[in-house]
Amino acid sequence: MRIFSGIRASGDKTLGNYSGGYRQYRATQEQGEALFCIVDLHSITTAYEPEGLREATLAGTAMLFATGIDPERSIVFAQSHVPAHAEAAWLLSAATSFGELRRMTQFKDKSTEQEFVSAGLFTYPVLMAGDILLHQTDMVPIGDDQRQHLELTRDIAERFNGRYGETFTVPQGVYPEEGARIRNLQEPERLMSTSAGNPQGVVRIVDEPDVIRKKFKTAVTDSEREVRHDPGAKPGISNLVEIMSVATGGSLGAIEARYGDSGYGQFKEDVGEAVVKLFEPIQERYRELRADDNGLRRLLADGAEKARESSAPTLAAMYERMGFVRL
Ligand code: AQP
Repeated sequence: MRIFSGIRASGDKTLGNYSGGYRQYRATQEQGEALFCIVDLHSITTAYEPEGLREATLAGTAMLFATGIDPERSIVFAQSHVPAHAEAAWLLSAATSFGELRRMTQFKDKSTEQEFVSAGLFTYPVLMAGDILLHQTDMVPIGDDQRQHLELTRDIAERFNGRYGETFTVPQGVYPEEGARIRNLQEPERLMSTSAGNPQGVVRIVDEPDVIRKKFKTAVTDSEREVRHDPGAKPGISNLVEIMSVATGGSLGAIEARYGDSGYGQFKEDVGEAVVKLFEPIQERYRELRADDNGLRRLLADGAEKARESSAPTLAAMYERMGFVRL
């Protein structure tokens, strides 16, 4: 079983990233050979600072290990260290249509937020498809916001296989049962996101404990007082019930049964405390790892070598089948 997932370079990741990303990575790495990629090439598709990217890449690497990725077991690497990823994106762009990319809702949302809409923001789903397909991935642990991109990846793989001969494994997306779509605590109608939405409603993994507590205390709920998971009617409180489940491992039913109609005040406080407990050991490991630049660079170099080996046969097959002269 091959597992692959990518995450944008940043040390500023959120509880949403923890729930749809890191938490699943740690669990799935037990099930086979896993690769986790810091998608630094993706990071340049929206406005950024070069120095900030360097910092974000090392911070993102530290966060992967801090949340439980085992360097002995899994491959962690940066996309830009394995040129096959950029090459695959170009080759796969021949098997991706303009119309498909134009339908991507993330592009529609993000392009309205940018002053300068880069071509890379439009074509990045092809880069993502290449990331996944180059490693003959069976399983992609991701959050719900990436579902459409994963479906596109599957379509591209099938089209390429049909046109040029069987080359890629067609991957399956794996989404968490609870917490696939963590919402902004102040604006429960929108996803909790690293780069958008009311910052008071965005819980970052590196937030100080008191900051986390305050964000939960002031979370938007509704006028009823019943702790019940019903995302359609009660998005705010349902989000908190899911977060409690993610933080403690308890089922939604058990959480509803425990808090029921005892009011929101205590519940919000307890969710905040559960998240503080969840993040404290991660923050400690993160600080240690982040302090050692050379150690992180060594881990990245080791991962890059393994990822180059893993991707080389598929990239060679792509060139061969597409009709390029090989020397
Ligand atoms: N709110 C969320 N709930 C559950 N899962 C989420 N993910 C992101 N937000 C949520 C999942 O985290 C993984 C890594 O995400 P990414 O780094 O590729 O960034 P993203 O999906 O574009 O979301 P971000 O972090 O909010 O970044 P920006 O603001 O730049 O768009 C993915 O598996 C994602 O599904």
